[in-house]
Amino acid sequence: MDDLFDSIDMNGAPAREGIAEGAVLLHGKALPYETALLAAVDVIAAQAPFRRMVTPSGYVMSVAMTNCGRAGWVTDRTGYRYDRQDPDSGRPWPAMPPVFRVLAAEAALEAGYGGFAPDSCLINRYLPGARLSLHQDKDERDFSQPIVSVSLGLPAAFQFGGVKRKDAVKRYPLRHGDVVVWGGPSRLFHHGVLTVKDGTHPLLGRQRINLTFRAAL
Ligand code: MD3
Ligand code: FE
Repeated sequence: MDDLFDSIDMNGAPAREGIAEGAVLLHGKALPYETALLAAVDVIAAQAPFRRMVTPSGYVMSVAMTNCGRAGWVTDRTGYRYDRQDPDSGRPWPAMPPVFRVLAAEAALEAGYGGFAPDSCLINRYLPGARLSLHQDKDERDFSQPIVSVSLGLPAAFQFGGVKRKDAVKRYPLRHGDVVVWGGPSRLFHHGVLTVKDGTHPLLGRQRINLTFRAAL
């Protein structure tokens, strides 16, 4: 409850913090939705289980992933892409739950991006020891649309740099309930997640879940 209170400002809105040009961190924005979000993740994962995908270079990712929405981000030996079907089952990805859409659109609007209508949500699961190396999200069609990310469970040190891979990198803690909207110049910034440390979260146990909402198609 203290966490929730700390993250709410005098007007009842989540504390916002500009962390890069076009990028806004909304502290605790997802907390009112936590139960509904986690229930929805369980329903999605029952239909499209988390799996560790293979990169084009043959590396098995430490982060386990699944998707919902009209398209899902996948990687295999042939490359990265958005696919309307789950390659493991051949079926369409589970539909995007209303609570996902509502939270993503609300957060985007609060950050100054009205009308955000994601058609894809990549769901990342980090067990302690998992990490995501520095990369850009550039498989989407329209970079004028932001990406909205929601962090749940164990905290992580998030790192982001600039448009060039060699640009200086900053570190930021992302905690349970934090929502970040990445638009404008920051949309193509390099970013990654340092190795998640062991710990136990009251709701999620030994894991971190991250949702990233994208207008992909
Ligand atoms: C900055 N996920 O799924 S969320 C990803 O915590 C991804 O699982 C991380 O990077 C995670 O692609 C980081 C924050 C994030 C997401 C997308 C961005 C930051 C971003 C896109 C552009 C710039
Ligand atoms: Fe990314």
